[in-house]
Amino acid sequence: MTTVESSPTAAGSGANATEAFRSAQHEVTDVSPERISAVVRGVLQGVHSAIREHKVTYPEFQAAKAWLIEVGEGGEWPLFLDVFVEHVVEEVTSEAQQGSKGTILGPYYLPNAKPLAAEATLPMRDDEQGTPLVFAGQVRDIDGTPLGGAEIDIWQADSEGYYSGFAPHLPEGNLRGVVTTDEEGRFEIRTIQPAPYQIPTDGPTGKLITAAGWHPWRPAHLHLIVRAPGHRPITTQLYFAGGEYLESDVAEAVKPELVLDPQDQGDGTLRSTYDFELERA
Ligand code: MBD
Ligand code: FE
Repeated sequence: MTTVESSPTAAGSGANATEAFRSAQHEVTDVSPERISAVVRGVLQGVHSAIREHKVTYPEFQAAKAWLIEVGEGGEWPLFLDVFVEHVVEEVTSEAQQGSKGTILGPYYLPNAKPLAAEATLPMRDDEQGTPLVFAGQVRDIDGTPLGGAEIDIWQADSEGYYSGFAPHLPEGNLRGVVTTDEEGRFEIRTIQPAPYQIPTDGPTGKLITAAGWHPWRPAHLHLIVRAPGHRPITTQLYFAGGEYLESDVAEAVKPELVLDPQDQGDGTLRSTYDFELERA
């Protein structure tokens, strides 16, 4: 995958997110005509009822069509759908699940990040900005058994809110890694405090948000997928107590169980612990 611009643009990150999505292995399942009919009918009924309720005009209908075309051309379907729709898919999926809370994946996961030992520093630039952050904990089964050899696949924005792989000025693999837990299931990851993430304002998703008078921000967060053999992987995010936009995440992906409260260690380094509990697959 290549970044297509020399400074971050909506079109550049959109193209990369669309390419990342296409490259991922998405399960193809057989879906019955009955289910397709029921779900698509429900979606269309929602659209029809909004049109009736708000007496949508022809110019508005044509503007919507032009906007939808732009979302596709700008590669922003992963961004738009993960920001405005994924949280509800995650909500219905997690209803029957046990173990630590999950939340949405988002558009900026990349597979095959650098493998790292249980005590590790995420790959970062020599002059990486941002407050040093140590994130440590343990992975266990829900019965309390420590899970050695579990993987913490972690990725995050930098102190300016950009993700490597989706912003051309960042080195490949920056602030991404796959940490393996020790025999006691423990890990300790050194990184930096990420900044809040702003939906690019120069693309169609950002233009819609501006036109509607909404704000384009997600609170600062770490992304994680925690995996262990024989267990259901957890896709989650962790946020920071007192951070901006915690109560108004544009992607509605914050849950109270996912908020860290890192403490200053007296040397300008923040430290937080968080344990993960996985249910058997
Ligand atoms: C992000 O960083 C993110 O995590 C989500 C869910 C959507 C857009 C950008
Ligand atoms: Fe994110």
